[in-house]
Amino acid sequence: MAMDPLLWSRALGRLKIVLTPADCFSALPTREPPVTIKQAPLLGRDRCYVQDSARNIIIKDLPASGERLPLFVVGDVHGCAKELRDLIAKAKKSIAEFQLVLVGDLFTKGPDPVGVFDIIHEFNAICIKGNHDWALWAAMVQAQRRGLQSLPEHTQQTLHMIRHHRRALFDFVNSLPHAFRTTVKPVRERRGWESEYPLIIVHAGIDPVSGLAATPERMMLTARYVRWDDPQQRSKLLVVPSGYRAEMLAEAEQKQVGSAPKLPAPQTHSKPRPDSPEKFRWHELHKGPDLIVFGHDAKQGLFRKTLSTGRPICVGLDTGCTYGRQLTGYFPELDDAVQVDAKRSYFDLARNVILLRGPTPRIAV
Ligand SMILES: [Mn+2]
Repeated sequence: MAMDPLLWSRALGRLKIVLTPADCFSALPTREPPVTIKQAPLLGRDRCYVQDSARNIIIKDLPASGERLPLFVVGDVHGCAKELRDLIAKAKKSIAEFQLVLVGDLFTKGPDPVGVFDIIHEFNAICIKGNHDWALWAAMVQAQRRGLQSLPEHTQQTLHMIRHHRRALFDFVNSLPHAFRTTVKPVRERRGWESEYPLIIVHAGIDPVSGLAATPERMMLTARYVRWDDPQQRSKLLVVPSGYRAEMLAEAEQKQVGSAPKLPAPQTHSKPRPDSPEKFRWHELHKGPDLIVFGHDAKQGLFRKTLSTGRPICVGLDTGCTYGRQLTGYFPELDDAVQVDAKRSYFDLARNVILLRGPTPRIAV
């Protein structure tokens, strides 16, 4: 049953402050934006959040599952406003009222960043910061200092498209948290599942060994592959900066056929490769109990990993909409996914540019 939307905002107002030790965030990336330009606005003293030393909100607690609307969590939108609107309409056939959540990478590399910003306001979406949202912030700073020409072409294209909204977008991406924490009460009873289990929503991933609170910001924004700092001791995981675009290009050549709009067959939590000195995906070491819903990994596509009972502990939602594949959303409370196909490919990976118009129609001679 849909919940009164007012309860959502009331519940948000009841939360308490939790501060984490500053040393949790001592491993901030050196490329972290300087904080002197604009501090993230605080949400009020009665909200629950974790901040870094610069008072940016890192982890924000949402009300528990029974005290808010069901969530609908959407993977990397990348400026695909039409598809996002279609996906929301399709999702409403499952649940009439839900809280829209976007996992980040909202505006760049796609055709209509302003349209996405409009939808965020229209539907009161709550959003997580992705690496591209951070990069957009950094690009706006760099454009002021060194000019547009210093930026990659697709970034220049995005900055041009948002030229009348730069200030609002600058403040918006700067204020985004890096993770939401809440719980899931599954709507349908399933044998062997808890009646309520913890949920983390993050753009890229967490440190599966140390947990969310000890995960460096850089890992939350960028992790796909990780490796052990010391393969013998195996005490610390590091993000592996991957040649991901090259991997994506190789995959694009294989031209995968779009999958059906349902969750893939689950992987149970086996096959961690702790003996491998090489890189592996961060979630290979995640054993629950938290369900982690994330994006950022278009090559992996729609991903699902479960406990042996079938209860999900990982759901990956980046299905490469801007690359001409699908946009995917997930209802944690229903454990259901919803997909729409991209209307076309909006990004040329080889040239690293946004395709602002479709292919030129061929004229019969
Ligand atoms: Mn990303």
